[in-house]
Formats: sequence, structure tokens, C-alpha cells
Amino acid sequence: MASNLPISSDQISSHNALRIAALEEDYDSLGRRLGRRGVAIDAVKARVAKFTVAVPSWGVGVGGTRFAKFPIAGEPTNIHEKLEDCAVVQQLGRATPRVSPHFPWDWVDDFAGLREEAAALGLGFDAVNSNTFQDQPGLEQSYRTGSLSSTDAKVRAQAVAHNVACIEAGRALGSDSLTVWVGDGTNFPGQQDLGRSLDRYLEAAAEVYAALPQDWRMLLEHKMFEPAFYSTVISDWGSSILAATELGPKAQCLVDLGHHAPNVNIEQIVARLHRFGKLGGFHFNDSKYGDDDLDAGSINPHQLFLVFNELVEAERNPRGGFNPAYMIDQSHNVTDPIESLLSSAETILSAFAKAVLVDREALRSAQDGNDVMMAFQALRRSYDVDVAPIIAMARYEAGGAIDTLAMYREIGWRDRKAQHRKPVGLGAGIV
Ligand code: PSV
Ligand code: MN
Repeated sequence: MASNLPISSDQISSHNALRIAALEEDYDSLGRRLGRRGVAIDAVKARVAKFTVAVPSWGVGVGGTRFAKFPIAGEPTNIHEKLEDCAVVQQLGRATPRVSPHFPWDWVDDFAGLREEAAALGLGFDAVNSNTFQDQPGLEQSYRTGSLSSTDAKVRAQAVAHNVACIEAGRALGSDSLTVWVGDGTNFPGQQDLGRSLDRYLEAAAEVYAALPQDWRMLLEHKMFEPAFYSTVISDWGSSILAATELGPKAQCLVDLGHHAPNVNIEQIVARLHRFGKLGGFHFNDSKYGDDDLDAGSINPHQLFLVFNELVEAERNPRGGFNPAYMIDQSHNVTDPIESLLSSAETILSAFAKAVLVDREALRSAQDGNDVMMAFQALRRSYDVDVAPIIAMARYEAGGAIDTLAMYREIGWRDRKAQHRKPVGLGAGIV
């Protein structure tokens, strides 16, 4: 298949030629330091090289505040342009080879053709996301008062049919999972019966579940609140795991880092879900107050590290399966989204690499002996390592750019795109 990559390998090579000597020096020096701790840097680099995280199609668009959109010139206006931007992120960073589409935002007539288009850009597809949290032109029923949990059977049927259509589109795209987040909930005490709305959700979700192909997963994404502010049908990991258990083995839980109450111990949730075989996926972002969708690790990189510490533990002890779908889910309006995705991918890889560095035997024996300080130090000594040379070397060896942000600015991508991409209108906020 003809390649259609946006950046030439010559461009990347010339960028790297100016930086490789310094990187080698940093990598060798870090290698010596880690060697003294009994860690082989090349083994860590090999783990990093294998780690990938999907990019959401909507993540290459400029988000907004909750109230308004502030478009930038040259931002993508449709799935084809979004794929091009995702290809830039992948070519430079080499950690994001798959795109997670959202329907109907990314709906096309020819999904097989879209799959080929993506492949020519060096991309595949990850989990497909359904959208029953918004009305669309031409829809017969409104989701104003709910979707899968609606009191109206016709609305529930429409929501089920949309999810089934998403599965069909996903099959043509080569995906193998459907992520379902519903905004269903209430703003008033008494507005809905809390038990019966969950019953209706479960019944409708079971119809979606029944349409899953054999090797597919259904990922249930919980969120504490918003757009509903009194109650939400799948509000927390408890509701999520109960629903996933009721639905069956192909249903698992998806943890979006911004979807919890402040100060909740998310790493413990990760460990719990894994313990019961229900950890299905992640949406990486960061938050200060609520579902802020800020860049991954930008507010609390230590929490991200602790989450990865649990993920590395889970991988070592798979308890019958460990295959979470990782995706970046961030959206705001203050940076060029390509830059944010490059930066977040780097942050996520760093958190992963630091977790890989943890001396698991030392940690385990300190835990078992109740040596609190040494258990803490087993984590802290790894968190404190600057793993940037490992990430950059893995990227360089995979054909990416040593300094992704510098290279992105060198190629003037956004300005070039501004010459021919249509302006995005004002209008709705986030997404
Ligand atoms: C909901 O807030 C969410 O995190 C879900 O993943 C949605 O699909 C996405 O954001 C839409 O922006
Ligand atoms: Mn999400």
C-alpha cells in the first residue's frame, strides 16, 4: 500500500543528526547509574519501545472551555484531516500508532476505505466510542433525558442501535472494542428512581453486549458527575464493575483518570479492578477539580506513576488476563493539540518507565516485613530517576524525532495546514 506519511524520513534524520551525540552521552551515563543498581537500561528501553497508547480522534481538535470554542487556524475539520494530525503525532513520537474514533463525529460511508487511508498514514484503529450524550441532526429521538437508561423504550432502542452500528463500523476499521460512556443521570432528587434507571441501563446494555463479536470487549466508562449533577447512572467504579459483571466476561471497566472524586485513590481502584479481571482500559488525562481533561500528568505526575506501578504489578501477575486499552483523553483550548499529545505521550511513557524501574523484589520484601520506609523508598528511588534519555532513545531507534516538540515547530505543520483547511466555526464547547 502506498505510504502517505506527512513527514519525510530525511527531515527526521537531519533533525536527529544534530542531537544524537548528546542523547548517546546522556543514555550511557544513565545506563551506568542504573547499572550500579542492577538495572539493565537496554531492557527498560525495550519495554518502553513496546508500550503504545491510542490517540482519540477528537484529541487533535482544539477543545474549548465548557462554554465556548476558540478555534485555531489549521485545526482539522473532519476525520481525514484528524488522521493526518494523528500521523504527525505518531511519526514524531512513535508511541501512538492507533486512533480511537468517536461516532457519529467520525462517521463516513466507507469504513474499509478509511482503514486503508489510516494505514497509508501509518495508523490503525483502537476502541470505537459511541455517543448517546448528544443529539445529532436527523435523530428521531432526543437524549435530553437519557439514552440507554431512558424511560422511553424508543430512546433506549435508538441508543442500542447506535452502539450496534458503532460495532459494525469498528469491525470494518479493524477495532476490537467498544467504549460506552453515557451521560445519563439526574439533576434533582426524586427526578428518577435510582434503582429502576440502573435496571433500564442494564437491560439496554445487555442488548449491545449481545451484538459484540466473539473476540470483542465492551468497555464501560464511569464518571462521577457531569452533565448530570445529582446522580449519574454509571457514576463510579463500583457501579461499573457491578454492571460489567452482570453483562458478562466480555464487559470490562474503563478508568478515565478525571472521572473520580477529588483525592480518590485511583491506583487502588486499578488494583481492585484487576483483581477481579475487570480492568479493561484507561483514558489518560489530568485534573485538579473535576473532569478537567488537562494534559496527562500535568497536575499530578506522581499519581500517574502510582497508577503505572499498579499496571506493572498487574502485568507481572496477570490473574488470567491483562490487556488494557490505553488512550489519551484530553481536551482544552490553550495549546496546539498536537503539541499536547506529544508531551502527554512522553509523560505517560516516563511514568511507565519509572514503574518498570521499581525493584519489585525489594518492594515485596519490604512490604512483607512491614519495613515501611524501605517500601516507600523502593517507589521513590524510581520515581526520582530522570528517564528522558530512555524514552528519547527508544523513540529515535523506532524512527521518531529525538526532540518531538522542537521538530514539530520546525516543520511548521499548523501554518501550512492553515493555508487550506477550512476554519472551524465557533459554537459548542468541549469536543
Ligand atoms: C466523557 O467525559 C469522556 O471522558 C468520554 O470518554 C467521552 O467519550 C469523551 O469524554 C468525549 O469527550
Ligand atoms: Mn474518557
